[in-house]
Amino acid sequence: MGGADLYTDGLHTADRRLVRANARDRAVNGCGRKVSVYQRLVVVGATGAVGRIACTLLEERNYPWQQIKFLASRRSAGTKIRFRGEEHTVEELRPEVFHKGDLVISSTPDDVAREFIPAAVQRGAVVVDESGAWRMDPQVPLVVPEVNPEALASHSGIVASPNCSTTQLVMAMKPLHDAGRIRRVVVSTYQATSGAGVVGQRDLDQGSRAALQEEPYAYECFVHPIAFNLIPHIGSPKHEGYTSEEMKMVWETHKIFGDDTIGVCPTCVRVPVTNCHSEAILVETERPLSVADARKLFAAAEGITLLDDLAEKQYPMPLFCSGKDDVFIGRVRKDLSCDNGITFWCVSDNLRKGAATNAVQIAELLARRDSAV
Ligand code: 2RA
Repeated sequence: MGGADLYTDGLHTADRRLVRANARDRAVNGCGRKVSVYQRLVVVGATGAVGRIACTLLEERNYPWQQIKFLASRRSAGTKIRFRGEEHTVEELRPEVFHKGDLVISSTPDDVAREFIPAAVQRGAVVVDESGAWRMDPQVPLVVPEVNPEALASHSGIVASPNCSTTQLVMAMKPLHDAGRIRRVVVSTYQATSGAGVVGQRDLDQGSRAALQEEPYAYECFVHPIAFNLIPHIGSPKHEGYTSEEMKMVWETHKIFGDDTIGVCPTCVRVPVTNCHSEAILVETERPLSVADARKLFAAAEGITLLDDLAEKQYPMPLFCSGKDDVFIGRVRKDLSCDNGITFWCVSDNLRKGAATNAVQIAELLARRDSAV
């Protein structure tokens, strides 16, 4: 199956359909026949790593937003952003900026999201939040458009996007769950330093240089050297020996599938890779699925690219999945140790589908759903 060109062809296969729909909406909007209730798209955290990718995606995908505004912390206010050929000045994030009819894509630290989002919602805005602040709030749907778009029907002003390691896991689980009902999943992550922000990246770059030159380096982000090392500790101690990153994978998976009987056993590990999280995943299903079934299901799933030919050395790797919107799957095998077990390897760009792409997809779905003709 597959070939090297799947890496390059994989760009945006996640939602070619949505991109085509955007073009259609643009045409219809031009004739003034179909108007979204959202008059303005507001990007909060526009100058951060994920916010910048969100801006690039918004340009590429070409949804017909009528107006756009960029916000950031006081420190970044005044920065210029070029968008669709025009220069925009980034404004400071303040509650008074928001109005009814605003659809907000927000990428900020949790404490900022906790504070400004209720004020924005009170003023009539709808917020798609990429932080961890609201994900587990029962009033807030937690959405991956390819997995549980129906959850969008019941929001009250906030829609949350999951943690990056959860998003690729549930994307991979979805087709197998629909076909055979997953009762248990064991997942080990290999998470890139970009997930820890610019300081994490700096630690990898400068720590590696220092290690090669046998010089000391004071790590700022990680509690141990990340260069030439693995750190089985992401987040803080949370529950029965599991870290917060691991418990996010458990709780968010339950919420997205609306089923807390699915057994989830995660181990999260930081690895010296710049971008793209990888996961070794083992699922146990109620109904048996063959490897051929699993491959067929992955190949047909929206947003997944199957790259699986061991003999031809074809499998997903972080270096080649970076900058792509699809979730890549390979090394699909039967679990030799249990009945009804399928195991595979999964790689996804944690800053794109794990963050910015998912949020932009949610915003487009909301805008399309809440349109008046
Ligand atoms: C990480 N998942 O990779 C986190 C970022 N949200 O550290």
